[in-house]
Amino acid sequence: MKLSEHLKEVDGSIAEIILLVADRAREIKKAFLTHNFNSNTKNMFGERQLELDKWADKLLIDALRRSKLVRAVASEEQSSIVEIVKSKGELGVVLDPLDGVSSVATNLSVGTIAGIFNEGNVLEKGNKMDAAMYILYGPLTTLVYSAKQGVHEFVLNHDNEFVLRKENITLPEGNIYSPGGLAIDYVDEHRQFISQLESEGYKLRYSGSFTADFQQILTYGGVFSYPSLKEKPDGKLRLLFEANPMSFIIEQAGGRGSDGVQRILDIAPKAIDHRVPLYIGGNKPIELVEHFFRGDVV
Ligand code: P6P
Repeated sequence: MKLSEHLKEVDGSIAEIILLVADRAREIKKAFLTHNFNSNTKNMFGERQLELDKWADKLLIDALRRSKLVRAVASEEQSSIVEIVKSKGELGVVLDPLDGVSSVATNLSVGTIAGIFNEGNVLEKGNKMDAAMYILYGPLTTLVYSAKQGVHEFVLNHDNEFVLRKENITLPEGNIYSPGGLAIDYVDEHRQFISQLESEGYKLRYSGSFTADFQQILTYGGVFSYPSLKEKPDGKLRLLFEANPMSFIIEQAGGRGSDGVQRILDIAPKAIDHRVPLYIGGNKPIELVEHFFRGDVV
C-alpha cells in the first residue's frame, strides 16, 4: 500500500503535510551525494550548521510555505518561529530538518523529524500534537508516522514510492540501551540507572544519531537516554524538535517519553530552544529511571 492510500484515514491537511515532507525527503536523500558539509554559521544552539542542514531547512520551510496549510514553523535551524502570514491554513509544524547530520560524513544514518499541530501554536506542549513523523536515511530510506491511529512504517521502493512496510507497530520488550552523554558527566541518579540496566544484561547500542538510535529502540525494545549532565542539567536534546515528536510516536507504540521525572509531552516549552533530559523507550526502563530520580527505593 502506498503512503498516500494509507493516509486516507488521516485528516486531509495533516495527510498533505506528511506527504509533503515525504516528497522533500526524496530530494534530501539525493543531496547527500552532492552537497558539501562545511559552513561557517552556527544554529541557536551554537552547533556548527553544515551546509546540508541549512539547505534542507530551506527546502522544507519553502515547501510548507507553498502548501498554504501551515501558519507557523519552528525549526532547529531557525532562531525564531517562522510565521507564514499568507497561509489559508492553521497548522503548526516543528522540524528537525536533518538530525544527526554530522553522521553523514561517516556514512551513518541520519533523519528528518517533524511534529504537526492542528492549531498553529508551535510553542505548545507535545500533548497537543496531532501527528508526528520521521524519515530515516539509512541502507533503506524509511518513513514512520503516527496520527493517533497507531504507528506505521513505509519504505522508499525502486519506483521512488513510500510503500507500507509495517503497520500498527508496538514497542517490544527488549534490552537495548542507547546512552548519550559522557559517563564522567553523569549525575548519580543516572549513573545508578545505567548500572542497573547493565546488571540486568542490557546491550549498548549508540550511533550518535537520535533518529537511528530511536529506530533501534522502536524495533528491538529498550531505552534511549540523553540525560541531565553535571555541566548540562537540561541535557542536549530539544523538546520541540526531537523529544516531543518522538515521545508522541513512542506513546502511540505503547512506550513512554520522560525527562526522568515527568512525561515529556506534558512539559510546557519555555522557548523554542528548550532542551530536556530525555529517556524514551519501554515502560519498564522508564519506570526504573523515574524511581531513581524520585528517590524511591528500587
Ligand atoms: P553526542 C545529533 O547532533 C544529536 O542532536 C542527536 O541526533 C544525537 O542523539 C545527539 O545529538 C548526539 O550527541 O553528544 O553523542 O554527539
